[in-house]
Amino acid sequence: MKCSDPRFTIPELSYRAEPLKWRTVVCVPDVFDQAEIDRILGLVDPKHKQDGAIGSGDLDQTIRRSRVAPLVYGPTTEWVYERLTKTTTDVNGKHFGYDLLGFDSHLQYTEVPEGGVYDWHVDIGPRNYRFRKLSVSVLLDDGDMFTGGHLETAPAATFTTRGDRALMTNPSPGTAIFFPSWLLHRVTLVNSGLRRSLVGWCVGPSFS
Ligand SMILES: O=C(O)CCC(=O)C(=O)O
Repeated sequence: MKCSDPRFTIPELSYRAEPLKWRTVVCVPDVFDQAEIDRILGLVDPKHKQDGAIGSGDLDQTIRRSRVAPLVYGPTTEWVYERLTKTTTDVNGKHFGYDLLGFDSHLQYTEVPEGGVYDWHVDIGPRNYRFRKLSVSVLLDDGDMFTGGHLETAPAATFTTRGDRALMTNPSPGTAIFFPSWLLHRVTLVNSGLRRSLVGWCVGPSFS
C-alpha cells in the first residue's frame, strides 16, 4: 500500500493541493530588490548592534564573531515581516509542511566583518529555542562586497536541487535561503569585506 493512500492522510495537512516536495534547503531569489535591501539596511538601529552570542548565551569569538541587531517589528518594518511571512508560507506549504505559528522573535540583522565567522551550529535548542522549526537567511550584500562568508549546510543536505545549491553557494542579494532549524550550518570565515544578512526563525509546536 502506498503512503499516498488517502487513508494515511493527516487531516491537518490535507489542505495541500499537491504532495510535499520535501527538500533540506530551499532558495528563493529576489524576495527583496536592491532598493528594498537599502531600505532594510536603513532600518537597522546602530545603537542596537551587539556581539552575537552562541546558543548558551556566551560570547565566544572563536565560534561566532559577528554583530547582530533586532529588526524590531513596528510600522516601519511591518512590510519586511509581511514579505518574508508570505514567502515562508509558500515555501513551507510546498516543501516542509511544518505546523508554524510565526517568527519567534524579531528578525535579526547580522553582520560578519573581515575575520568573522559563525561556526557549525543548529538553531534549535533548549528553552525557547526548542520551538524553532524553520530558519531563513536573506543575504543583503552582493558577493563582490566580501570574500569567504559562505552559508554552508551539513553535507546531508542532499535533497537540495541543483538550482538551489548554486543559489546557496553564490546567492544574489535578496535571496532567501530556508532550511530546517535542526540542520547543522555555518557561515565560513569572511576573508575580506563585510557580509550582511537578515535572519529569522519560524516557530511552532515542538516536533512530535
Ligand atoms: O547570516 C547567515 O546567513 C546565517 C546566520 C546563522 O547561521 C544564524 O544566525 O543562525
